[in-house]
Amino acid sequence: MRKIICLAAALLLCLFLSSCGKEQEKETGTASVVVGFSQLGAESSWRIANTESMEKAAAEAGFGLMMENANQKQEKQIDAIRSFIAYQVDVIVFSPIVETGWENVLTEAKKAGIPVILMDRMIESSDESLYTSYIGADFYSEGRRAGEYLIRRADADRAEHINICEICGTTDSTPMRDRQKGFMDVISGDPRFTVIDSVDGDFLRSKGEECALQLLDKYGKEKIDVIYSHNDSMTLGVLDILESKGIRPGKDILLITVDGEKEAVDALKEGKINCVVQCTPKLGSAVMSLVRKLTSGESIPKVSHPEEGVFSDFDDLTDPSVEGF
Ligand code: GYE
Repeated sequence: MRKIICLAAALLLCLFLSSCGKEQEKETGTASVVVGFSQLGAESSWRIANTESMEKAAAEAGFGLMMENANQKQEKQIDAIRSFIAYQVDVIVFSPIVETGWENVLTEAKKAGIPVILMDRMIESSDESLYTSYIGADFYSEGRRAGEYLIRRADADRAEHINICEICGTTDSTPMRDRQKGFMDVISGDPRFTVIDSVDGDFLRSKGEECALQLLDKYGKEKIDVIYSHNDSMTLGVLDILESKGIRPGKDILLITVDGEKEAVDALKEGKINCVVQCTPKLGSAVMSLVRKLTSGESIPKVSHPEEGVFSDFDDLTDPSVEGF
């Protein structure tokens, strides 16, 4: 009889201890965190690598990930955020396709007490309390790096005058605005440079092709010295068109690009692209570490940027560190 009582007491103790363990897991947020993630689309290799990075990091962290892909439509992102609020996720992460138009839905998230992390792109709002943190590239510095490369190239080639065509990313998105501004701030004081045209390529390879055709039609290959595109997908589209017309990319027309995907870095090594400004899509583990801190009650920085650099034809391109994602 005594044995039975002892066994029952031990069992009760075990049950009590294991339920304490569960409580603790909940409190520290290690097992029961759900992240609502609104990805903006699948427009480029950058975006696809970014989605993969988020999925992998959430799985490694043991977090639940509710992901919605908006296929480049702002309304779809707004719907996704509303569904995350209805589901009462622990944290909302989203990559805003454009900078404006988020106030209403983010106010709803704020009222519901759900913290929002902006990943990759920023919003334009005077109310900074609408998001807890922004994590993503410093696009302005990326634009500056593109401009600094061009100055160095013009110096090395003793160029007297350089005509530039710019192919822009999605209108009003943060990388479009800041990559343009950073680039212009660096080159605009230098009389050697003229931006003869600036067209919208929406970060898409197919649009990069269309833009290249239009620009060649309008100006002819002799008048265009440099094409600066805001991402690799558009640059690779340009490259295909140039080659199909017997124009040598990287030689007859210089190409400057941003991102650093494998195909672009390989083209740089082949001399078909002149400069690749890096922008990493691998933000997943840094995002999940912010989520972990937030759900454990720790404070997190308002803004964080990953470290990035630049590869160009001035570098030793046989160095193994020169590689794409
Ligand atoms: O450069 C481009 C993508 O927001 C940094 O979006 C991102 C940009 C990236 O489509 O390839």
